[in-house]
Amino acid sequence: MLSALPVFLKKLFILSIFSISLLGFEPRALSYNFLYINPTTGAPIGWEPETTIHYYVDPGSLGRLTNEQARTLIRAAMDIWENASPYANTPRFVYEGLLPEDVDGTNYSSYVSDSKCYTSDLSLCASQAQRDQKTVIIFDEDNSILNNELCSLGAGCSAYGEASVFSGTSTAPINITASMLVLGRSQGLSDTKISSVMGTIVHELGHTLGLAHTSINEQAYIENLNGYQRYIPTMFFSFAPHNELSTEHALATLNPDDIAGITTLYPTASASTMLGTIKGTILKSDGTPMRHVNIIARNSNDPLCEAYSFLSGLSCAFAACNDHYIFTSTGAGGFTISALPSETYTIEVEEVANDNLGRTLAPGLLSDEDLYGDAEFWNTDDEADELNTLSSTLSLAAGETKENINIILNRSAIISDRIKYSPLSTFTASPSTRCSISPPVDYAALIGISESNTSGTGHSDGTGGTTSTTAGSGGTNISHINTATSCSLIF
Ligand SMILES: [Ca+2]
Ligand SMILES: [Ca+2]
Ligand SMILES: [Ca+2]
Ligand SMILES: [Zn+2]
Repeated sequence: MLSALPVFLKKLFILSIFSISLLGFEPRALSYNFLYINPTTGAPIGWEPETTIHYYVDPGSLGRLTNEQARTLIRAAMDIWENASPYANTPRFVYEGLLPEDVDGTNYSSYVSDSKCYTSDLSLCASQAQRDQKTVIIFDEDNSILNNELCSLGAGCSAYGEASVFSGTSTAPINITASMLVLGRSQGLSDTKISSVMGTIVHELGHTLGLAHTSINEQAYIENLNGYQRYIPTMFFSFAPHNELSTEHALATLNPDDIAGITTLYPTASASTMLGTIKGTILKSDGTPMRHVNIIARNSNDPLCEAYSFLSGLSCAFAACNDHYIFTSTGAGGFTISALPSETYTIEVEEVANDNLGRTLAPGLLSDEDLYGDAEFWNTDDEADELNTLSSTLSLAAGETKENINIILNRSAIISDRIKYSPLSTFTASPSTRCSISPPVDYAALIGISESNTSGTGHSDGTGGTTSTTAGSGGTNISHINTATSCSLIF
């Protein structure tokens, strides 16, 4: 019953080879982008509109977290997604009670499985929870479930979130009907800050709702720049920039890209009249479609924070998607960025990667020979030979769709001197940016844990690495941190 999804994940597991030496987080599938695509409509797959997600929780504890403390954090993370936007109708999570036994390495097969199944034949589901279409949240006290079932390559991952059952069939899935979230050992360690645990839970819940990874402001991650953490979306593939303490605070708060993603999956009736859409196509220098290009739309008034990304060509057959992302004739090179507020935008492309979608979403971990072409801005009448920095703006009215925002890449071959991204120094955040450095809630205090913001290691993978933090109060204090080997990836 291994549909092609696990095949696809294996590709991402290859990514984790890069990350094993760095971290301890779990390779998870894929700006807002979407984990699952309906092969017939090309639309992203989420839960049924207006549905409620009934979830069951492991009765065990998780390290220093009591069961009640862990459940309180999970509920708070669910509230964040439920309240993401007035234009998002995120499914409501409803607590149905505790599972009948503490789930651990000896009995997990009744509750979690690495394989997906479909309502067309629930008897094929690997676990009883899947056959019952139960959404489960598991505390994996000793990491045995993650290590034995969900994490490839013994990466020692620390959390996992994904859909587990779909309505329909493997070739024609309709909606997510059950999901699972597993929190591993490191989430309960005393040196794992509660804000970090929250960031992980919010991120993994995003996957269970159907969101994939995003890549925005990647220079901050690649070059380990301090001061940009508030501008990194929750669905970024990693804690980034590395090791700055307040990164974790920032991750627990949704960014505009995360909000646009959940709004696109679960729009309210008024979303289409209040929010706008930008559509276009990315072409190679020779005019043929180019897929797997990361496209970013930035609000000119707050370009670091209000940035939205999408991968070109994200239209594919469900099973094939997970292998090679095979595109429909209409999907090649195309992109659609939806749920954009009425603002003025610039458009840019970066990290052009061919044939392996996952790679685009782990910037900085790729060898240059896997990447193609240069970053550039969109300009009116974009051609294959203008300056990469030549940029036009477009104004998007409420409810408007702008089409034919096409970019012809100036260079689209494999090149060693490529321009990876438009430098962050290109952009200046608004003084009144809506990306906050920390959430409005002190989650440690919420569960009765006293935690100082000025001590601790700031990372949760236990791989060592010192943290010299210069976490300041503002987002403009940029500095380098020399701890490049101790980042924490979250997948
Ligand atoms: Ca347990
Ligand atoms: Ca251009
Ligand atoms: Ca061009
Ligand atoms: Zn992830």
